[in-house]
Amino acid sequence: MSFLEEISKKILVMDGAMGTQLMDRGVRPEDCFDAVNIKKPEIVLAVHKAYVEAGADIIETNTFGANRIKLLDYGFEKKVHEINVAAAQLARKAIGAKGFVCGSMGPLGKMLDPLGEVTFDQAYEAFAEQAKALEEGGADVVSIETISDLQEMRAAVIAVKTETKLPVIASLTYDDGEKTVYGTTPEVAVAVLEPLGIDIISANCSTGPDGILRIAKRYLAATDLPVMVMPNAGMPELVGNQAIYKMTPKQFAAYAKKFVELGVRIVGGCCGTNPGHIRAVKSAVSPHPPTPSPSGRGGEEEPRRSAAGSSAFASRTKVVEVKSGVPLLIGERINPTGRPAFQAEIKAGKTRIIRQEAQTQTKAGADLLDVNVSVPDVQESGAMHEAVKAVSAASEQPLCLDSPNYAAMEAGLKTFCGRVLLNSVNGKKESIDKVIPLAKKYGAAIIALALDEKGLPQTADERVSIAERIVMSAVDKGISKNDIFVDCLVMTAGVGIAGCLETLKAIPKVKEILGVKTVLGISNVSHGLPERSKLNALYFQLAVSYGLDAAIVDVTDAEIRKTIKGYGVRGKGYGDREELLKEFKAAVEKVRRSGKPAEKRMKEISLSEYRKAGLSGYQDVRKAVIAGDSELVEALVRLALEKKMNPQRIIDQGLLPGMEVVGKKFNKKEYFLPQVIESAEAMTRGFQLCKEKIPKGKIKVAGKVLLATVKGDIHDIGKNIVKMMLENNGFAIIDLGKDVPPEKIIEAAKKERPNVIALSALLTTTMVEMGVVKEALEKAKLNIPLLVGGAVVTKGYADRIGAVYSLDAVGAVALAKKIMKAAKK
Ligand code: THG
Repeated sequence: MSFLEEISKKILVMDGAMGTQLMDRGVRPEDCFDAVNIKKPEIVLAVHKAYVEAGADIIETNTFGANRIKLLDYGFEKKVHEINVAAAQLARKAIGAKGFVCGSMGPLGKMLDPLGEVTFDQAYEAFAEQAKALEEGGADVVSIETISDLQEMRAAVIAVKTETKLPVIASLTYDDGEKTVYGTTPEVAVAVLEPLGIDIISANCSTGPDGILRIAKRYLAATDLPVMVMPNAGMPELVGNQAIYKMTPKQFAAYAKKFVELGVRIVGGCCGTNPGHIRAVKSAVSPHPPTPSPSGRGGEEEPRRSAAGSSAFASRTKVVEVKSGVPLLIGERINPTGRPAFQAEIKAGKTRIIRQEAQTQTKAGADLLDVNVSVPDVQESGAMHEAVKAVSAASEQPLCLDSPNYAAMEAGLKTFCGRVLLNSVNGKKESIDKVIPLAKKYGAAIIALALDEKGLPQTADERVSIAERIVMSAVDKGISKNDIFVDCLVMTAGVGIAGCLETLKAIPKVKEILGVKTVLGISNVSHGLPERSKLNALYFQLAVSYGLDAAIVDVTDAEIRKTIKGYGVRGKGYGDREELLKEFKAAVEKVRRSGKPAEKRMKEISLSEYRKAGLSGYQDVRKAVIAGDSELVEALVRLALEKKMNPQRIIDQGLLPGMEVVGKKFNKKEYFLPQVIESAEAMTRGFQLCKEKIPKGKIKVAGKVLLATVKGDIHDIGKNIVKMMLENNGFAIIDLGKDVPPEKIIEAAKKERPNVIALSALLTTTMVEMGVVKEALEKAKLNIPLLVGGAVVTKGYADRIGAVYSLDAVGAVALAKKIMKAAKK
């Protein structure tokens, strides 16, 4: 029978202390105990046999310090394999097939980063090396024990789970405050270690059986995992120069009985125990059938994980539970997007803003802290490592690691001592293949983004069907539905609210059909718009009314805080949904119309009045474009053409200068995205009318531009504005669309021979595709100027890849013109 099958049927007794037994047989305290396995194996064998004789079902190997970091102190660091294999074989020799061999793995004896010098990877390697040797020597299970640093335990558990097939016992040691010396409680240990796939949770050493009894109760209340205890024989008393454990076998066995009655499955002994104690334990617990744990768990057929419970997040010292009906608040402020000073700090390797944002958001009530450090030209995994350390020092809250970069995700997962939410996996094959195994390995919950190769979904049903694919893959890889948060993705209301409403509709569908939780990045909704707080708060409230379980929001924002408190997002009612919808629509309408007060009034002038007034100059056309008033632009241009004004001059002196002003207003944040779009549309309308009047051959073609949003990027708002601007400036456009692979760009460039190739990207991750295109152009010997732009693109990046950079669409036109001029010379 396998070890795990056996413990589901029967209480097992583990052996007792090893060190004192070795010393009784002549080993000196200053000797390397682990080396005795190969120097004097007969001594170790004798101790094992004494415990087998006493009735132990499990014999622990004499390998508590047999890792390369500890063995270095004795010059035995090259003997890790030999010692551990020999030790496992000795234990097997003693117990044979009658019982089990448990490989003992103690602490490394040096502190881990950030408190000490040992890195996560070094700890992982040391534990992996030892565990593999124990497995090779025939161990049935390993016990990672007497650990007080949860980070060291994480490294060890992940190493054993990844590198061997052995079941894992995770045994921490607590002080009398029922915390480890690093501040970890039994509940935190469960929240962090259970998702890593440990098989048994345990407490050993510590303060004697009384203290461990309280720990065992807390374990049993927190998890359905089997619980093990290995107490000391009471508290040591100092007699002369020696610590003496005075608890008798009889007293010790009385505790063992209590443990088993509580529901503990394995009892053994730590410091101060000897074969006498183990013999007494064996007779006290033997007749006892396993007591079901408080949550009613019994036989082996039941799921081992607490699958029914809600998911929990944790830091080294704090558990955050996800409750139904109360949205989890994820603070969004550790994110450098749109914040030049923050970006500069990350580039310089500083963490001042990160620490500040961590503190203020924690004070404001954030449950989790989103950590996003994506900045162009910065090695993101290094930045993530530093950011996670900084946040952990400034706040006790667990983290939501927000990155599209797999290496950065893994860096964050290693560095954070706790249980995180991983943000995010999307429906693309590569993302599923990379992110889900990371989440599984590091025990993270995941955000599943409703987005795939085809881009952003339009309808609620499309969102559900992408989410379904991700959820199925995740569940297939062993991730519980409790640990999946689907993000139905909301985009800016600046391009219309239809999409925002589809996102809302998808929330209850996803929950009902897929049985998972939901999350949204609320602030996206107001991107490029004024009065963001108001819109964000309204949409937040709406989303909660549709059943949203978690929200990435600015918890420090006054409107959001009012919403959380006043409207009772965390309490009872959420407000009337229909009312909220009306309010949201009105608010969006209002901001879409605002931003151009004086000019707007022009619309009230009727065409006949206008005729009488004789207003028809280029000035008026220009103003109407600035006002974004398509109707008026059309009227003015028609009248101007009626009067036989030169169409080319209407374009050059009315329409285009108007659009230039709009571009400037956009840069000064007087205008936002919706106004720019409206003005561009107005200009296009006027442009079409003028073009009809210009004889075919006489239309000035300013140049030919090949346009594309790069591979992997489905954001084409920016590219479309550039297109409109270029077209209206007389450029002929070949628009390859969004998510365009470099091969396609090269192919089109060869065929069309454009004067300029212009590329757009919104994301840091996809921006690098611009460099790929540049290289491909060079390889194909296509000497065509490359123009780049988009949210995250910088002049520095453009310089580096040998492209020219434009901040916005107006600049793009100017640059395209400049390129044409230069080419003519
Ligand atoms: N889904 C998931 N994760 C996400 C998002 C999502 N992470 C990122 C984002 N969207 C949510 N977080 C933010 C953070 C900041 C802003 C918007 C969303 C923001 N910042 C201002 C800007 O860019 O102009 C900065 C303003 C300032 O100076 O403070 O708008 O949807 N899963």
